[in-house]
Amino acid sequence: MTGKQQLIRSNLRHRKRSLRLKITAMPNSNSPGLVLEKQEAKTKPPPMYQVVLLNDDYTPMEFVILVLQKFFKMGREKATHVMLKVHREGKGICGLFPRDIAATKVEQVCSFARQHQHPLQCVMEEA
Ligand code: TYC
Repeated sequence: MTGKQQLIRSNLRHRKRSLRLKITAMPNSNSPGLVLEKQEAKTKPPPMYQVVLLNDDYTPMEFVILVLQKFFKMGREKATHVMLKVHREGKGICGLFPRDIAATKVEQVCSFARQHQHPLQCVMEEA
């Protein structure tokens, strides 16, 4: 399943849960009883997280491009563009995900970088 499909699924799940019934007693009514009302739950959609890549002086540019292609499904051109943005500005966004997926991406990128002895850092930030 792609990241986009997972996001749509999690939004659907959220929407299903957001309809609830409000039960109100009618103390002033002649006919005592309860009123059932459909009500939108006052819940916020779950927060989304940006996965952010940080610059350093040692990780090769080609390795960063590979990371963006492998873990964020970018084409070479987009990956090069994002890598150069991180290189010039200090950080750059790789994607926007629900919390668990963002945390998994961060773990995968950091572990892949460590396996190859590069100091590349990746973090998540609430959007
Ligand atoms: N600054 C690195 C270099 O000059 C390249 C680099 C880009 C490193 C992006 C990390 O997230 C990064 N080799």
